[in-house]
Amino acid sequence: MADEKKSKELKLADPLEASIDPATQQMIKRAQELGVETVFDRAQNMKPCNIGVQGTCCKNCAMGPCRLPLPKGGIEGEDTRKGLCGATANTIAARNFSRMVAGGAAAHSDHGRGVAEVFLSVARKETDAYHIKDYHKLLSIAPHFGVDITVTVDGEVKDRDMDEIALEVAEKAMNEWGKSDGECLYLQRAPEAMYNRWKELGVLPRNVDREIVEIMHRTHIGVDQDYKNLIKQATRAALADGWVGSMIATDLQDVMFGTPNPVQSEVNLGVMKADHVNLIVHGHEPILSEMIVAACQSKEMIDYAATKGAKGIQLSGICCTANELAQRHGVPIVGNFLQQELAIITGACDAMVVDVQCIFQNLANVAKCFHTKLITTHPIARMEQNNVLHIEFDEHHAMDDAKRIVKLAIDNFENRKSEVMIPSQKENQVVGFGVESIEYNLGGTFRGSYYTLNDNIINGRIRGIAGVVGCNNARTKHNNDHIAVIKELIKNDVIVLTTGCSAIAAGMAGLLTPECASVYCGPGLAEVCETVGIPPVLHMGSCVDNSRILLAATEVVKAGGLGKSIKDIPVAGSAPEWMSEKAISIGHYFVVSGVYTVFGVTLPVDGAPVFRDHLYNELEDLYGGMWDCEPDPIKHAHKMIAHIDKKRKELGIDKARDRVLMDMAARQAIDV
Ligand code: BF8
Repeated sequence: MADEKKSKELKLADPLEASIDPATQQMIKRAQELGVETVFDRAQNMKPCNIGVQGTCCKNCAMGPCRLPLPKGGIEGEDTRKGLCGATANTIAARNFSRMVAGGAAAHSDHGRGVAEVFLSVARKETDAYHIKDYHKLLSIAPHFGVDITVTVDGEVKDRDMDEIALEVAEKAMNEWGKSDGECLYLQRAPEAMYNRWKELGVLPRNVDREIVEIMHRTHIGVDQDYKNLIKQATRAALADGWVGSMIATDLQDVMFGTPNPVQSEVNLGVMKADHVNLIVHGHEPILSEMIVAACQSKEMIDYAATKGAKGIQLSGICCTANELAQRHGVPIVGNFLQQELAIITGACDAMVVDVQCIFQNLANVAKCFHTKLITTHPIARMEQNNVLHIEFDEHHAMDDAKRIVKLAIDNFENRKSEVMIPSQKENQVVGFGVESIEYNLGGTFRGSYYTLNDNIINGRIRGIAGVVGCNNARTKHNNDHIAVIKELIKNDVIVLTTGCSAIAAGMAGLLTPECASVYCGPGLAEVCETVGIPPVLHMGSCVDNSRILLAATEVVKAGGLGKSIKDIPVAGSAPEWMSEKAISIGHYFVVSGVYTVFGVTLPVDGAPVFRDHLYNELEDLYGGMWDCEPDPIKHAHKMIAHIDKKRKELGIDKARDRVLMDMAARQAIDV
């Protein structure tokens, strides 16, 4: 009996093996003492499916699931594996991969659609809660929708009425999800050579929804049975995510809530305060959380909190909602994906508000062990557990909804039952580097431009640019690979642009401060960072804000001297601890935008070596970028550096050279 009981006992995670972050280690231990299960423990007790990991399990019809694991010794001779319908391992892996792109693109783009709908309400003046905060940004994006910002009256060119511009932009933006002909308008923001290549290859997305639906059609049993053709469609959908749905989300959020500028903030579980009401926002869409920021700052709510004995209201965030609020308001970040349960286990979380994406269903089970109110707010993301409250958020009565939520948290402050234990760890960080603020930071109003960056890449002080993004994954040590990859890159003079949970990890490790440059960077990058006063790792926002990285790379191309397309510049991408379908969509739009992109953990392609070769090698000839996977973070970083060096060589900037100041014409005349 004793043995039987023992065999059923769940294994517990070793906190020191589960995370590199002391606050996280402390809270995993605390959870185990309290008998509260977390993702770290569950990862010890459920192994990933070996065939799913290889990408070769097909459950697209009821004759299966058909499972095609790679034979132990690999494939010798002809690969005769097939499912009941005859689908090959390549077809199955490509269908699964394409469906992941569809899932990721749908999540980002539906977020974008939600933002566009709110912006349409603003433009139609149907809501008082939201306004246009950044008219300059509105004017800068309008031409990309084909919206005029001037009118000619009696031969005289005049500024066009701002309300008219907003309405036309909103209508054009909405149209991008479902128009009946043509191609998505934002694609022409890409470097011309890249746009022309997409056109030549026939992968320009027609509208966002269509490309996602078409993946679901093609991957139904008995439709597309050519892995190359499937990946072509995945390319259309991924481009519709990065260059359209996500980019519109970023732009319209900036128009309504402000374009980020570098701002100081704090990060890690230690931002929670024992004597304050702790309200945590978790998820992705800033539509609701922007209102909650305003409600928390209102005198009415602050006074109400005081009546309950609280010293104030501490609002903080988890996951990409956290990045959205941090980059615009400096709201502190509690943690990233794997820390969501831990925030409740502090015993000090009076309410956690969630919207969409990356929310553990187990939060409800953890909340049951504490006094925490868990509140869902989005009609498409509810939870079955009976302790979860649902307050459906609507932009037409946004402030009322936000105040109701804040009041619930305040009322719950008195109900804390278990001992509160908040780790002391928190770090300072500078967040909010958008395309615009990088330009400004590199040269001020006098010489704000990407030339400074290009000059320093050409003269070799900066070896190249890396985008390090994406999730945490309980199959790897929390934050370990993000930090190891980033530190190795900056040590080798590669400047890092970061978003999502990777950005939060970087903040927790103290890498988002200008001061860290002298500690961690190679001499060239350190010199640049110290001269202009920027961190070597630039926080560029949430996961939809990966569109900012695409546009920053486009600005580098436009500034001249580093080629005609993103594929020419010394740049590489990375998602060291990815786990979500969104990461696959992001990875694919980076690849087909010309970026060599390395994922950590595993990629679900190993069971189909021919298909894998298409992603890892053949795509380079088509788009200039290609996939790779490397779980060892140091090797991972060095693969990126090797690619950056290859690009430097192709540009002829691989040798030390005298520093020559060039004007734009001279730069553009450099033959690549
Ligand atoms: O969208 S990085 S774990 S929170 S999916 Fe999720 Fe991954 Fe975090 Fe942001 Ni992006």
